Amino acid sequence: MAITDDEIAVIRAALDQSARPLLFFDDDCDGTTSFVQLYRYKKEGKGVPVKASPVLDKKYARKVEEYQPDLIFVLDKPMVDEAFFDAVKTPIIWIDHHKPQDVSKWKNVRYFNPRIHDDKDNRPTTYWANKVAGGPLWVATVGAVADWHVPDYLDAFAEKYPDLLPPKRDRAEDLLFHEESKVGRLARIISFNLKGTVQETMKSVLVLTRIETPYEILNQTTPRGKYLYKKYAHLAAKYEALLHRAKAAAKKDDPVLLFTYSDDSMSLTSDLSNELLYLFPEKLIMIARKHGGEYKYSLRSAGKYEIPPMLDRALHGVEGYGGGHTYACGACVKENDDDKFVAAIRTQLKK
Ligand SMILES: [Mn+2]
Repeated sequence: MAITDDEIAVIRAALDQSARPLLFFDDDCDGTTSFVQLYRYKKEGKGVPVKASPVLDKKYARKVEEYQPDLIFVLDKPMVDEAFFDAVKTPIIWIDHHKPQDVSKWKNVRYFNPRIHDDKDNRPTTYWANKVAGGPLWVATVGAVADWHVPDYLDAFAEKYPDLLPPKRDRAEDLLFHEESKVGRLARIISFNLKGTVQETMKSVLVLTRIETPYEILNQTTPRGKYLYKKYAHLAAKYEALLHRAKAAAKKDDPVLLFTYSDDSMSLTSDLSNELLYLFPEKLIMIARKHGGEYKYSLRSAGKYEIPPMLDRALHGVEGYGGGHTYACGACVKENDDDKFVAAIRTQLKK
């Protein structure tokens, strides 16, 4: 049943009345495009990308103290630490589409999540931000598709930007990974622009708020479009090289595609695992980045394997941790236990 129109109106009214909003957002494409829409609508306020953790924790209360907002948004973060809520007295609007959370303890917090009304409705945050702020349409579309959702406004998008879509457009994975899909390209351009330090991320995000049409980026027709494209292109070279090696690691009769790489600066693991799943939907995808004596895994399956129970068993007696969704998980394993971990996953596939 969605986040209702009444609820959308409540969110919009609060944003209209605010003079100085502070917006925390998840540093993925969905979180970022949610921020871009609300910020462009309001033309005031400050954004803070929340990196490296699904939790908005207490240290972000300092940002509130520094900025002294009259309204706080939390966008696309699955969890907020109780200590953050305890420390912050400003009114908070939290919009998310992950597992619903109970915020009844805090009178200043209003929580909006489509799953409260219908657990199967997990349309992304950017979809609701579009309802609040009314686009830009291309920003709302790229953000939704990046979160594996084909929005009901795709037809409107297709009318305006027919050249940005691939021939097949019913599945999010085709929109994301078909080589002719410019929507997919834009999702990757945004995703790669979010890598790096908070300062680097925020610089790119603010540039993105000033882009008027997607062609500025795709065709590099303005300095700001060029800026975003350049940062993307730099990482894309690295990404393509890794993708090439990972594809070569796929063995015909092996149900697992296992690929590890080392890189001290940048994680491309989640981007890689998603594209490899598109290319090898029959396989269990296991991509890991070796960093600081640990392997950091992304595990993906297209529906053939339910990952969390397998992961729990494989982590038994192993120094490491992990978890996530049914078909997409993350895990972290100490270098010395990696062989044992991989073997325990493989044993379960044989059953
Ligand atoms: Mn999301």
